[in-house]
Amino acid sequence: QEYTALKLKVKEWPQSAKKIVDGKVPDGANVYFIPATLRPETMYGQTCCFVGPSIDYGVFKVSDSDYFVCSQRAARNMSFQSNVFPKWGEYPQVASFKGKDVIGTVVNAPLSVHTEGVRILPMETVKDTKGTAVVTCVPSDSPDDYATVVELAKKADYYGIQKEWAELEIIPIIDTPSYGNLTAKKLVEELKIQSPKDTKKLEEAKEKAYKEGFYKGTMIFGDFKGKKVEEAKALVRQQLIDSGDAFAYAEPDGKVISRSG
Ligand code: ZZB
Repeated sequence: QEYTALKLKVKEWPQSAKKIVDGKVPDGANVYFIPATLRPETMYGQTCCFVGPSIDYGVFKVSDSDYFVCSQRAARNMSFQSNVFPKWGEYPQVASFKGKDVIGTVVNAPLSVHTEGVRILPMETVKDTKGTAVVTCVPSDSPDDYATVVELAKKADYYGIQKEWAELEIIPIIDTPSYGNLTAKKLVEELKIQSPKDTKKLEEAKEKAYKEGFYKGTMIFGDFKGKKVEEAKALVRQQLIDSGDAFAYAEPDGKVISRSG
């Protein structure tokens, strides 16, 4: 699985998270949350970034000035690729925390229209076993993300967040013949998905959104406006990589992981 790993730079830690990095990351160093995405062409529409509240995360030193936040499993995988850590197989961990400890952190999401920054928010359905366990949220085109931001806004107190953190504007990025220009919203409504826990229906919605978006979608936002998604996907990805805002992250399959221990 070839992902695009995006670098969301921390702009502001909440009080509760300061003790995680204090004394462990040098003052002035950059800390990035690293979501793994299959849809780089949708990054204009990022409205927040999800972590699993009970998942364990690490802060890993990439250079004197740069630190990455992701699961330990992902950092290990990255250490066996040539483009991330300086030494093969080494992924120095300087701190650890649970997702719930960093809710409310403000990060800069590359290409997002929300240039003021977006918040780190909880998503119960994040899997520790896939990607980096950090998931950037694009509610226009990802049904899981749409269902989650609706839920978070509805029950903000329960989730310990401010309602407006989950209510950043959802902008149309891709137009499709079957679902219009807010594919995820349309599918969530059409399939009568009530909550992020409707996993079966969400799986179906995701399949439909992927197919329609990729084969029939046209960009209606950004530098590649007017181009088919099929073509724009690689162009946006390359642009993010060239600007230093992203890197390629290949997920080895399960067998490879267990064979190498
Ligand atoms: C932004 C985005 C925008 C995504 C979109 C999807 C869509 P897949 O298809 O199952 O392989 N993701 C990544 N890691 C995790 C994780 N650990 N737990 C839960 N979700 C995760 O999954 C790849 C997609 O699932 C990724 O691409 C990420 O969300 C999420 F418009 O990034 B995506 C129709 C989907 N649209």
